[in-house]
Amino acid sequence: MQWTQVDTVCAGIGRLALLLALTHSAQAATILEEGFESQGRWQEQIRGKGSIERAPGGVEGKCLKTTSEDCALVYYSQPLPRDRVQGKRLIIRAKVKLENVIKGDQDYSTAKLHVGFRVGNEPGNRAQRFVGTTDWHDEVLVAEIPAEATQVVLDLGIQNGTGSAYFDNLVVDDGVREHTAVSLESVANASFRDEVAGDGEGGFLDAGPLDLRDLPVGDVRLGGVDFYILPPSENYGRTCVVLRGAKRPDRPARIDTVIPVSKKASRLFFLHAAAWPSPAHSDPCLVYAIHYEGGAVVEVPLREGVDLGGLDAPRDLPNWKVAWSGKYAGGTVGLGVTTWENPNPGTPIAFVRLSTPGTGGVPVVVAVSLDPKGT
Ligand SMILES: [Ca+2]
Ligand SMILES: [Ca+2]
Repeated sequence: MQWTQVDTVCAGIGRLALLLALTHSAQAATILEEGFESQGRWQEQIRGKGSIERAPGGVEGKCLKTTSEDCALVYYSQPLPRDRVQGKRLIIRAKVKLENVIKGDQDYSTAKLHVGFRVGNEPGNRAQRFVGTTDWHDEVLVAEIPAEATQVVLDLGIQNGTGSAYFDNLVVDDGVREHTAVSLESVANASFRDEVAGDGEGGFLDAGPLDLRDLPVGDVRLGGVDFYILPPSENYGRTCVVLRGAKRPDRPARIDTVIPVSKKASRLFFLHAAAWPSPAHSDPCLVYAIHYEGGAVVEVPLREGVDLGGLDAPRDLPNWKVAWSGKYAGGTVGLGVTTWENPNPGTPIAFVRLSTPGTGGVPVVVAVSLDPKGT
């Protein structure tokens, strides 16, 4: 079919463009939602030996199953409405499961989420690629579509690799965000995953499966707030901040680098938690120091059990609402959102610094966003 375009270049997304796009203040609009229970407007493209079916065993109901043998191209495709995607930064999310997907002879010969388009006579594309064998997990493709792009087509499947890729719960939205994410790249000091508890190696809390390995990353909306959670691929695996607490005295009490902001905000949103908190502990557990342009500083001290809930026992608190939770072998792990009303919305915030007395629960900071409305 004419809209198939071969994925030949890496679609790197510049951080600057990403942050600029996050400064829109309207609500994201959903362009396409698909559970693969019926054929709908999708079209099948098979070049070579392969198959496409809507199979039972999806995350919900049926799912899309694409199978490629002998490095066939197997795509399930649908044009996206040009007037809704031109000049947008699309966020394409899906649940994906893989069975023995092996790369073909090119770097791009993999299973993928793929968007192809034309600019004049030139083909262009954006893709998120995956290989191997995995259970259901989240995949996301961030696709910046040029303003002059035509024939914009979404493809799911395998391009010239072999194996089976399953897709379910697909959502395409136009990437417009209500809240502005602040990058934690400069302060992140821990990963989301630890393999063995208490061995002094690995990441996160060194607490084995009590970690955030299942947390969605990238652009997410959690607790009604748009956040950006660093993917492990973007920052040498450092995706979050873990500070000192009674059970982790070796962690830093203060991060010397700062979180750059350089924006006005009516509110700040913190996505965070404390591991092993003690509600009886009266010292603050975590302090956000808000440094304004001009030099003024406002400290925001947060107490465990009031403003900061338990990573290992997430329950709503007066000033901390559970925004994400997941199961692990030992119970439930979760993060919550604390909303802070900025008393100086007319003054740009220069940066934010993190510290803790280090005597109570172990602070974990995963994302910070701001509300540009009312400034
Ligand atoms: Ca389904
Ligand atoms: Ca470990």
